[in-house]
Amino acid sequence: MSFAKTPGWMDWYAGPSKPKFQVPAGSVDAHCHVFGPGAEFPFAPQRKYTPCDASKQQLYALRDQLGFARNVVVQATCHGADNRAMVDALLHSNGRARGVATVKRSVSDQELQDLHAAGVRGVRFNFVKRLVDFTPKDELMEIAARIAQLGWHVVIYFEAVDLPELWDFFSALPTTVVVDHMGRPDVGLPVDGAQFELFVKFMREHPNVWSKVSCPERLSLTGPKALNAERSPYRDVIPFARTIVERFPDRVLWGTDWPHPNLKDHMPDDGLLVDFIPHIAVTPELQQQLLVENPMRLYWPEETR
Ligand code: 0GY
Repeated sequence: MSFAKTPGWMDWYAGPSKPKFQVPAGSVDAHCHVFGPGAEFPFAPQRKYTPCDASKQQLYALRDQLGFARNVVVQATCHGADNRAMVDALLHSNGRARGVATVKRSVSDQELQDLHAAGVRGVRFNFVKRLVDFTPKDELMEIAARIAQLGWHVVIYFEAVDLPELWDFFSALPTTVVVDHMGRPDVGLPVDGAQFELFVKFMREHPNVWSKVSCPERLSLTGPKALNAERSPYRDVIPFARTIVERFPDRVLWGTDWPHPNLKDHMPDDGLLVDFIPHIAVTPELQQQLLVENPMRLYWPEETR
């Protein structure tokens, strides 16, 4: 089946630069996706966008180019709850990729077992209204209770303005909870303002909550241009990500977000995204936790015991 991508949708950046920052040995890109290829793994009928293809081979070539050792492949909404493309990527990774799935209440215990055997270690609950239709909270809680028994965690994606309304539901989740992209703060607001303080409080009051300090390209208002003294891209995101890394160094993850769905104005050079890391994790110790120790503990715990 062939799919026409959503008008205005940008293709991912071909030929990314070699980063200047060398990531530590064993680093994990803990947030990335595969899209299709649509001819092999059709996109979901209920999807809100149609991406370009982004295959497992292209993802693993990027991993090698950037100097990473492993990936966590996160199910994207364009594939709905059909996890076949993601699972296929895990099965062709030589054990170097784990996954986060999307499942419905109707998922069978055997299907969950099969996902586990393929390398899935979490489910994603998405609350971003432009990406998904509403799923009743009782359905999500039922799924969370079932996957908790497998030792999996829940990844949540939401916008900062929705945190107050979702707070109680998130607090009741029985697993480790990983927040995508710091809960999408408005980085035009002060880092010590009410909105981001609420997110910091959320992490402080919930020791089971982790955060991905990812997606500066999605959050930034200043963009990739390096204008400040340290010549860092996405400089307006730095104080936000750095705060989370320094306050919660053992509960942070980083990922490229390749192939960067739904970007319409600017597509990042993934090499430049890697060069952003030392601006938010400023010591070798913090970098080691962010890129190696934390993701290994969450996704490959059997190798860290
Ligand atoms: C991301 C962000 C986005 C999309 C998805 O599953 C998805 O479709 O997560 C977005 O559009 O903000 O993390 O990939």
